[in-house]
Amino acid sequence: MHTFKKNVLSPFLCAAVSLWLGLLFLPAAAILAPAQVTFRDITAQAGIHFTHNNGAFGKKWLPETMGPGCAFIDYDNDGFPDILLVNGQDWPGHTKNGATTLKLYHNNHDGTFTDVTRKSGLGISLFGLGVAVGDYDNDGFDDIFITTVGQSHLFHNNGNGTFTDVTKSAGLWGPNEFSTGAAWVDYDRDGKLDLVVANYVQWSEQTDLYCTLDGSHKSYCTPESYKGTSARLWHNLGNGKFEDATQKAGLYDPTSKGLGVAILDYNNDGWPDILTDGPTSLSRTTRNRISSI
Ligand SMILES: [Ca+2]
Ligand SMILES: [Ca+2]
Ligand SMILES: [Ca+2]
Repeated sequence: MHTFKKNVLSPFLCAAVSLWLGLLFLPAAAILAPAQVTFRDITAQAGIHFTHNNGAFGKKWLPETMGPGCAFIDYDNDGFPDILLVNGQDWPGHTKNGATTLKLYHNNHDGTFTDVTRKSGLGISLFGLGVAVGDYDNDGFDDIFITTVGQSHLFHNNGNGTFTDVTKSAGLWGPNEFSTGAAWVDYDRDGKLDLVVANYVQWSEQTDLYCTLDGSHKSYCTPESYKGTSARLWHNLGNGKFEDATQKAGLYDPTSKGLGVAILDYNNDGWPDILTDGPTSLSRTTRNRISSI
């Protein structure tokens, strides 16, 4: 049986009675009013200056309709989250905004950030759309995967404030797709993060279609106009390399028009499942069946 000494119990009783009396005499409106949470835009004050370049120059190419991704990543493990902003670029032959790159901002611990893009090695121009942060090689430093229109890129965190593009050596070079979202997941629970990449539709500058709303001016086509592209699953082999496990894992679906990926264990069997979603189809959940093999 639990007992309280008198000198311990008294303060609790006093606090409880005070709280009860306080509530009793509070105006009803004060009790019922929801907590007021407000936000103030401190972007410039924090030292972040970023403008997204979607490359638009008048031809209304489909990827221009996409917003870019961003991520918090504590790339230097100092306990303060840093900020990575994904950017697009001018289309080849249609220079308009000049060179635009990914941006990495270091958290200065005082509400401000410093642009460390150049010295981090991430000052790279690509038509980026999404980002997934994960420590694929288990060295304690989070790495970065950037989805793009074209060749997506994997950047290894060197642990000294710099990153190295390891796309080729990791075996991820090759697919030239309209990649949108991505997520790291250890789908086979071998302790190594694997990578899921959502792909949108089959689009290129050469296969761009003409759509119009008013019959005389070009407009952006809706995704129904284009064929889909399967998502990809990259299995982490553990030596800095990945293999394409899309077919083997039963994820191949060329009708997919994916814009995002989410990882969940929807049936609570302890195995992570994959949810992909797009604008023209219902959400598609791929059940992880490894547990029942
Ligand atoms: Ca940090
Ligand atoms: Ca790492
Ligand atoms: Ca794995």
